[in-house]
Amino acid sequence: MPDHVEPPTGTAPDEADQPAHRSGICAIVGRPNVGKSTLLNAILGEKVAITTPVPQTTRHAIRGILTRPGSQIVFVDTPGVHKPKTLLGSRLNDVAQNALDGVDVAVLVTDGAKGVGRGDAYLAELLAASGLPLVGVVNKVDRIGRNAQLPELAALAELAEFDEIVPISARRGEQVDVLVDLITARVSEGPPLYPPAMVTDVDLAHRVAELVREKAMVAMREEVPHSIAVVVEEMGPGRSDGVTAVYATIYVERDSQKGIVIGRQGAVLAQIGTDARPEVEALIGTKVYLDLRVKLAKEWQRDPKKLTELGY
Ligand SMILES: Nc1nc2c(ncn2[C@@H]2O[C@H](COP(=O)(O)OP(=O)(O)O)[C@@H](O)[C@H]2O)c(=O)[nH]1
Ligand SMILES: [Mg+2]
Repeated sequence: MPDHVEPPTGTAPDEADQPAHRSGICAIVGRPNVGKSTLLNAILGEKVAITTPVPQTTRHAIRGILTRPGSQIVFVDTPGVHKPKTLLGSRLNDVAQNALDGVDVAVLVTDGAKGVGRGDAYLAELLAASGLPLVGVVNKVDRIGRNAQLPELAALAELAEFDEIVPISARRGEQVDVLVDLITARVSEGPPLYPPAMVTDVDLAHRVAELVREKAMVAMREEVPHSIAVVVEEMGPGRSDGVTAVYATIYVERDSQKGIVIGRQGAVLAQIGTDARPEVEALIGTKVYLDLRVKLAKEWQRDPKKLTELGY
């Protein structure tokens, strides 16, 4: 639990005209791959959630905290809700549904380039039933012309009683500030929920593991990305001054996948390390020695014990 920040006790006379501090929790909901994690990062101006072109990249409900003068909004990025095929899949759906508990506002993100569809309708219904204030988002408008936006906005409006609907490009950061203002207007007066300097509730080792997982997923083809889990085993001062040593294991589900992740003469694994290192260094704030190895965790997605061991 975060330390609670004490609410201001009295109001000084010259502050009486200042609007009260607002705070609340906003769930970011949507089908897989519509850009929820990209939106969270755009809102925070920092990468706290990994994003890839592969659907179902996000596996935890990640909290991102935006503290601005006079307000603090806690955004919850959720795994996209989908039809589960594995135990991992159904756990992810549970995570997404539980993420609505205790929330003050919900944002339904849709993919304007793909078009509003049945999956969005299902989620809109679920959110409407929750009775939460609801903001609709048509994302990826950088991929469609201005004229094509209007039908998408209209199609989304059909799905539920939205308080507001906004077209945005999470990737380009367009209209993200407008969206944040609309959300802020929908939370109540209250003190900050987290210390103002805190950007996410995800700990450093997990964030490092996620950066490695992102690069590993992107390096894979076919079904392999979903078979990958990453655990940081150890992180501490390296042998040389000012270097942090990070030891991480990339787990795969099938023996045949080990060779794919390692690559010919280790080329793929080396590439994953090369891709991940700069981002890990930026996150930790030191030079990093990144030691990656690959291990088999047979059928981990279907094994309750292994799922738990791997943090799901
Ligand atoms: N063109 C475009 N692509 C986007 C935008 N937002 C997200 N994407 C891409 O869509 C894919 C899925 O994004 P992600 O944030 O992981 O989706 P999530 O599954 O909903 O969290 C990634 O390849 C993103 O780069 C956007 O505004 N425009
Ligand atoms: Mg995501």
